[in-house]
Amino acid sequence: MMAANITSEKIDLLIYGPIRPILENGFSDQYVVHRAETGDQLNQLPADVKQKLRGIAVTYHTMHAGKEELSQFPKLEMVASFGVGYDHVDCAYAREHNIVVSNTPDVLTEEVADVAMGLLIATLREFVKADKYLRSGLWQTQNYPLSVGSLRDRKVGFVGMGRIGQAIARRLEASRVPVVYHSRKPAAGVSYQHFPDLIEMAKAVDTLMVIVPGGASTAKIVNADVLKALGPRGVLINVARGSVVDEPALVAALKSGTILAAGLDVFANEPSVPEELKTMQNVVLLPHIGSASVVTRNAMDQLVVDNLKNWFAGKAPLTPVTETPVKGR
Ligand code: NAP
Ligand code: 8YV
Repeated sequence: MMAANITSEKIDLLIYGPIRPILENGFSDQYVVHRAETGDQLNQLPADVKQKLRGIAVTYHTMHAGKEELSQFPKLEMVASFGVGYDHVDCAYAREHNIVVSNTPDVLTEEVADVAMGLLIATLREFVKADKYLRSGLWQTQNYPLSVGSLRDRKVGFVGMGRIGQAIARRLEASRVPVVYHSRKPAAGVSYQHFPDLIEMAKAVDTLMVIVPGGASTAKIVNADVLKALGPRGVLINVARGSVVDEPALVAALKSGTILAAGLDVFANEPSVPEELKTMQNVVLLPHIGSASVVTRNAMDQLVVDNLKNWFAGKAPLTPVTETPVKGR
């Protein structure tokens, strides 16, 4: 990406998606901040605003920033996306049009790893069912039955071993649980066994921890064959993107006993969740809360603001994505 001219002119920005205080209050009066909380509102922005807009903060992963949206802004220089995953931003279009894209890695890594570990244990040791059991008064008559699942006799196969995968793996190592992983190439500095083939890994483990980016290259890679290879003791934890798992195949595998249980923080069509999953006793369902604490979401919002401010101060954004490398700053 080329360096943009720095002038004393006001810089027009758009907050696209939910507006939060750090975003709202983060920009000085050198900036003019416009708002579009939905795709329709973005389409309906006045023509003169579209003409002068130079930066967009995309503030939630369900806000699509594809060619249709981005091509409405001829002077667009930067898209600062909230979240480490940016499969909702068309980076190929951005690169072609000299638009730099940033995301918010690192500041959420440990938070998401905590949730993944909690979801795994809650799924194996049936926390949600046990809580309901107590509240319903059943403990007065009988102790809660022993859980079939346990972390003690498991081997966890990671689908993805990047920043968050490694943070989850550290937690499992501390819990004395063996770890292996699948990714396209071996991860630098990681000593766990690497499986180039996902089905081969699924055969070798009883638990899958899915933590890869969404998008075309990972779409439905966890399919019926992978679930079959995982087997009847199998547990699937997905904290990545719903698109990575073939959801109907997962529902069928849970119903038929092809696998034992699942813990899901993400779904194919959020916030819609298949009704069948909601009726199952062997699943734990979370509403995409991996990074959703006040402290971590504030850090993510601040990084969105700082990325934009750096760019418009003539510097490189703090965390540009690899698809749109920054040159000349
Ligand atoms: P990262 O550091 O970029 O790691 C991504 C990992 O996935 C790498 O090991 C990468 O290895 C692997 N990978 C990428 N494409 C692959 C493919 N086609 N097949 C197999 N492996 C592939 O990313 P991160 O920071 O750990 O975040 C991972 C993802 O977690 C995000 O993109 C986001 O979608 C999701 N996430 C969810 C939540 C939540 O709230 N639930 C929160 C944060 C993040 P190779 O490149 O060698 O294949
Ligand atoms: C957020 C996430 O929930 O960072 C990601 O990729 O999925 C989560 O941290 C999401 O980005 C909110 O839009």
